[in-house]
Amino acid sequence: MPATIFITGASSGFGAATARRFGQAGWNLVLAGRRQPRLEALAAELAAHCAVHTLVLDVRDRAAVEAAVAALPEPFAAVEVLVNNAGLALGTDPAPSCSLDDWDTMIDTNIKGLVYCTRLLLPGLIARGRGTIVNLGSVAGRWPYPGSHVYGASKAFVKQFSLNLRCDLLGTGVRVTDLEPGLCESEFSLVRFSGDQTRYDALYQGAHPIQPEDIAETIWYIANLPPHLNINTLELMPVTQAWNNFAIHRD
Ligand code: NDP
Ligand code: 8X3
Repeated sequence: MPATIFITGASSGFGAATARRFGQAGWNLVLAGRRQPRLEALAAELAAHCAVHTLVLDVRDRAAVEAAVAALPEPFAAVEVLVNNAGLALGTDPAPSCSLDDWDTMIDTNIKGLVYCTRLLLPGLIARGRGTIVNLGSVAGRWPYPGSHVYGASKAFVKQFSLNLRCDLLGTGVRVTDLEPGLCESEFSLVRFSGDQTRYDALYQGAHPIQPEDIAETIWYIANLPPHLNINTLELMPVTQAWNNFAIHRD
């Protein structure tokens, strides 16, 4: 029977590209997200290659995640790879002018949603004695920058949660990786910039950012390593991205 991968945030960007990468290789797919038409279109596109179970799911809704995991149909119940990818950044304004609602949304999605999916799928992974969890962290969880505040802090949570999970999963055969991409081109920035296409275009112009297919290939690599190997953290940037000076305020 083909192995099963459970991908949150499969309706666009990294999640959709990862679905294509694994689906074209014949894996069973569980594709979760809020936008049903997107998930159905992806399922139809991949139908010739693999079996697909779509889940219209808001990962912030703990009861809904519990129900969805409990009701996974038989061919999809033995999840071997969990990709905790659903997430978002909202805005780049400095902290004092941010909306607390936006902060709630980022915390609820990037932290709580990820924790719910992980905790609820862990028993099966452990019972089968193998499996891989890939958590989408970010360079923003490691390096500070203006306007990152809660988004970056949520990804720092993802990093530390991933490492801490490794401690508790020692001896189970279950692997955990915190994958930390830098500048990538996806709807992520349209969401962050409230749909401002001009700002989106300016960000990527001439920058040769990472593409969702690059992330999918990296997840494929992580998940298909020999079972005695665990990549703890993997930070990935386009060659065009690096760091800059510390900021100094002067009187
Ligand atoms: P996209 O905006 O293209 O995709 C985000 C996905 O998350 C969508 O499929 C969206 O689906 C889903 N999602 C958002 N909120 C929820 C929710 N409450 N419940 C379920 N699904 C949800 O962005 P990316 O593919 O670029 O980002 C994926 C992950 O990678 C995120 O965690 C992001 O923080 C991280 N990342 C992105 C980088 C980038 O530069 N793009 C760099 C580093 C990390 P739907 O709206 O249908 O629910
Ligand atoms: C997304 C990367 O640099 O926009 O996590 O925060 S960044």
